Amino acid sequence: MKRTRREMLAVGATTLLAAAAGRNGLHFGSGEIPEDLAKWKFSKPLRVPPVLSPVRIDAKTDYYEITQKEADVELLPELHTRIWGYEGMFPGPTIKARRGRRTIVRQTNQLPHKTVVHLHGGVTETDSDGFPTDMIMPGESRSYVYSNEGRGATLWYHDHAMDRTAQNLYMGLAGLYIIEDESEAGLGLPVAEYDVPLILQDRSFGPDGNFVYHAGRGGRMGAHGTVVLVNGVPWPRFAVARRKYRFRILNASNATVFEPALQNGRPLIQIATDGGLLPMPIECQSIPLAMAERTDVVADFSEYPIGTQIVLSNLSGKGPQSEIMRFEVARDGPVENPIPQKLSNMEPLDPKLAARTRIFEFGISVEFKIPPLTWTINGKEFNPKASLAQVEYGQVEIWHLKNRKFGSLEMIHPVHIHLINFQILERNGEAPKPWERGWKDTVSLDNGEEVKLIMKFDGYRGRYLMHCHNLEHEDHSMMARFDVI
Ligand SMILES: [Cu+2]
Repeated sequence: MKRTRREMLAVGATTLLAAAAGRNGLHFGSGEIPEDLAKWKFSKPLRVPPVLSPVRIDAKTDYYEITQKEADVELLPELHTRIWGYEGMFPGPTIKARRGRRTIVRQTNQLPHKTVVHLHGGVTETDSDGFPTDMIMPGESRSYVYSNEGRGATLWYHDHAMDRTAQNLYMGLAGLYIIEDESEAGLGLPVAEYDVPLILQDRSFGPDGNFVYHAGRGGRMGAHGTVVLVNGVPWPRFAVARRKYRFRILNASNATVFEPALQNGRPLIQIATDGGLLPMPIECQSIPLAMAERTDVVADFSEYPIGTQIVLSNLSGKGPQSEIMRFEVARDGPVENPIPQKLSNMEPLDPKLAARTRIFEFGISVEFKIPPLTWTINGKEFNPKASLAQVEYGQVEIWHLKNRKFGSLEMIHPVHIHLINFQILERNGEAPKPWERGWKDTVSLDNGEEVKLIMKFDGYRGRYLMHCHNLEHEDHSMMARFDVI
């Protein structure tokens, strides 16, 4: 193959940068891959991450072992990408837990850099929650204990290392963690191979197949990619039967909002938010999904003839990123019952029970120094030793979050609170959006927006975190510690 001069230069630059990055432990190329990305659209079949088997079980606990390691994997056709993966996979293997039954995950770090693991959405004791300074050093292991007391829900585990979360996740340190709840069994929702996770990510690639990482000014704005990956496959196709499917959709990107919608105009039937099943299913034309948010939807393919192709669009993307994947109706399915109108019990938390309201302002501090910009909460950068709120155990509180408007700068801050689930009382003084009316652990705040959340601080005492889930904002200090006392 003859390369153009421009490509040769790009390869040279990639090698140099890869060498430079190697010292830092990371392997990022440079220069965009020169080919036409769209040619890969809908060519590779969807892959579902394997479910991890426990190494041991006893009366109360399932024990897992995960090694964090480098691997060269084929994400793009005929190219290899160096990744950092749980068990060397991109994304990592799925852990399935049962509500009320404990799991212990022993994580071994064989990477050249410190790591931390956080179970996003978990009700987890403080020592296992993945505080950013509780590092696993290279060559060492740490066991994380998860009680799985929370509701049945689609959670995920991912890196949370101090100052390095963005790059560690971009390299691949993320996987699904599903809590199964016996109360779901009688609902007749799709199960087994009809219950399918869709982990949405975007990545840029260099000509050698390695990731390219650009995070904007000072590495602080957020890393976006040109290729849309679902479970690590670029714009996959998925052969489906004429029946219902449950899709557990996670936005695991660093800084990109996705808004899935069916291109044929049919609605998505939303059945769950971050914290599990909604009281009843609702129809949505599209569901905006900021970073770290999850939504479960049911799609019914029984109404289409075999051979029908249905694209899952991304209403917040442009060009190649305006599409996510394609469903292809390939075979007949069984006759099924409709989705039940009652899915779960969800008691609204009464604002009258709130002992207090706290205000948190998500803003920016710009100064004449290097670096000139930091993301802040109540004007402060993250300090792991300083707590921004002392909350009494068992107390109900309202947290009023504000995204301080800063000109026209794109500043979506998806705010994640550890330990608890909350309900959204208000968005900009009005009712929350239809797709965010269930239990949540992450709420998206667009430039200038504000929300009021209500939550009860039970589960555990100790130090926990609230932070922006734009990972570059998180690493550049938009994080706060709170303590449950
Ligand atoms: Cu942010």
